[in-house]
Amino acid sequence: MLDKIKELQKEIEEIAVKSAEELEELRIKYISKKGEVSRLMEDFRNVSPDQKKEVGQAINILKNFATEKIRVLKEGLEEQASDSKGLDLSLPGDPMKAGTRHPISIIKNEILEIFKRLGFVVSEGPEIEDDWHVFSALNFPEEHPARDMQDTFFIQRNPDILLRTHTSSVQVHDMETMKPPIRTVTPGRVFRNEAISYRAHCMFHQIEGLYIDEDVSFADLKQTLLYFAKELFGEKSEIRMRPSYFPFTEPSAEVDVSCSICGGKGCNVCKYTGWLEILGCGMVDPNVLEASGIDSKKYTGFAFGMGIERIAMLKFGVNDLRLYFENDVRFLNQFEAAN
Ligand code: 2NL
Repeated sequence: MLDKIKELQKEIEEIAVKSAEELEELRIKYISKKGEVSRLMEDFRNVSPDQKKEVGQAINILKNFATEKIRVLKEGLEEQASDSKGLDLSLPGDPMKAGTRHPISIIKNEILEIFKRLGFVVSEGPEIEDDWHVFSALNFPEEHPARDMQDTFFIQRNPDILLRTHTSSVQVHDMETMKPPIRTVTPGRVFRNEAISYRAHCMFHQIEGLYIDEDVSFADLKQTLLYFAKELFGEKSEIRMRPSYFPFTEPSAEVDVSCSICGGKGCNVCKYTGWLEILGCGMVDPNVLEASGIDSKKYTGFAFGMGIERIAMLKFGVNDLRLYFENDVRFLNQFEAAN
């Protein structure tokens, strides 16, 4: 009898429950009227008188222990239940903080939208190119300094393969594969072997434009760029053109926009000139058209190119180019949310 009591004591000590139903089953098994403890009490009648005292005490201790254990387990279950009752699973979650768009992307999208309204289509291409698409097809003479290791990143094993130094290479692909009229704008990263400073980096972003058709004139170029300047910098903007030189255009020009900060009166952003340089352009050199298989007697074209970092600096008042590439969130968070 004492052994049986000890055994039950051990069993009850080891009880662990997960649910109220489980606990109820155990309560019935041990301390209900037909439970183990009641059965012990019935058997108690048959215990010899000299053992009655000891066995009686042991049964009482077991009964109290079992009752207390069940009570504690019940309390634990109730506590758990009220914990999850206080939790409203239908409440909205903590808001997720959206990132901000990179200033280069903001300006790139703005510029592309302006040209898309004029009927230009966006074209993109590889950053790793061959010499033909970056230099030869664009009328760069053999001894041009841009072809030098000093200025261009070449692939060591094969000097015919290089990182593009301008996105014109994409437009060479376009001229090779499309028939005029061609109207493309090509955004993208370009690479030049330069020492990094507040105004130069070995990587930056460009957008170039190309328009080829019959009778495309310098007047078309000028009016397109005036429209662009007014859209990007405001209706009051004016442009001026200064003669320049690029291997792939003839004639070539540099374009300034009237300073949108001081309205042309002169301030420290435009260095008291009233003008800001924004892009380079020109009429596509006939050699360039011919190199890509376009009849230069039938077709003419204009092209232009601009650095996005430079324009974003003017629009946002950023004074150090390196900020664009450091990904410091204190800088990035100042721009528009991305959604
Ligand atoms: C600048 C000047 C320029 C072009 C880019 C071009 C492209 C083809 C043919 C002829 Cl396929 N020209 N692109 C023309 C003039 C200037 O870029 O300062 N870029 C940052």
